[in-house]
Amino acid sequence: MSLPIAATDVAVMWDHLYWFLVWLSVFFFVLVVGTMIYFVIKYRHQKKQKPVFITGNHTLEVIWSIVPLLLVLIVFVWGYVVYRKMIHAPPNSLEVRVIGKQWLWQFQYEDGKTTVNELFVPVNQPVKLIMSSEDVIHSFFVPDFRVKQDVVPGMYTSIWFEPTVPGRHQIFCAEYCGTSHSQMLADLYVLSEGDWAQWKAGKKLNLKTSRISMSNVPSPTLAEQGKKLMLQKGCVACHSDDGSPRPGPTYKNLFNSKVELANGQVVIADENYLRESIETPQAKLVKGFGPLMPTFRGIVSEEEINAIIAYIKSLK
Ligand code: HEC
Ligand SMILES: [Cu+2]
Repeated sequence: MSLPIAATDVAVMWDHLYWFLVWLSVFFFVLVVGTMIYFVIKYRHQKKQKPVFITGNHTLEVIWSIVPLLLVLIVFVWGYVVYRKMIHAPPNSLEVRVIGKQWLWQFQYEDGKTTVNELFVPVNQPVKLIMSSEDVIHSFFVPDFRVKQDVVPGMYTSIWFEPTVPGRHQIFCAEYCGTSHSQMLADLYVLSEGDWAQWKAGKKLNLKTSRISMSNVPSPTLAEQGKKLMLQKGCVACHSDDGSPRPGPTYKNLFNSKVELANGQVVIADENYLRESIETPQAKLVKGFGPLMPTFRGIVSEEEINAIIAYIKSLK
């Protein structure tokens, strides 16, 4: 009867709720089945005995209604409180992009590094994963953190965690995604402060199990990669990053701003909106602009969309 180690504070909170539910169930199981067995023996059929006819008992009925009601309300509120904490990433979270594909996990870091099947994060710091899929639905699951989230093609989903236990933690794909689904495994390394500094500097880490050997060559950051892509893909012909007018809206201060659409709706320019604007530009037409923008679905890859959005985010 043991769970994987709980390597975040939220995981510890989930475990408390979990064990409360388990012991509550054990208590009622023993109470109900024990009483049943006792009654079966005590009131078994005996000759010449007439049972008493009982029609109702108000006290008993009130108790067996109110007590379970209170218990389920406790479970609801408790679950809601932990769920809220699990869902809302702190604003200072470190962001890592995750791409699921048949059958591996790819990670893109803000500083431009990319890793496959190995995710590196610092200890005691909130980390937010912005996840998408290149093909089918996958599910990103870290049992030690008690977090699991579907990774879906054509949109971003997200989870966050603040690891408290340095070392290696297992990542699974938890959604059947084809032949090698069971092989879609990755390692999550929670690095101590010293190791994290090494990793950021591009130095080789002294991890027995890791296959990564870092180079010292500084790579462009994810946002810089995005800026370069805008040039290569011709986005700059229609979009400026400094507010100057072009055929399309400027990227300056776009991220998380309110965008007025041609149909009068107002939407927030979050990651999913930006992604849709690139893949299906006419789905939400910006007010004051014509349907000029061609679709870039299939023309920019999952990695490239992540870099482009990171660049737009950096223009705040
Ligand atoms: C031919 C001109 C043109 C090109 C090339 C173009 N766009 Fe656009 N884009 C537009 C126009 C016009 C709009 C506003 C109308 C709309 O929403 O489709 C727009 C809207 C957008 C929006 C939403 C902006 C907002 O303010 O809400 C994003 C994001 C965007 N484009 C990204 C890109 C990216 C990334 C590329 C290159 C891969 C690109 N565009 C290439 C013309 C263009
Ligand atoms: Cu998968």
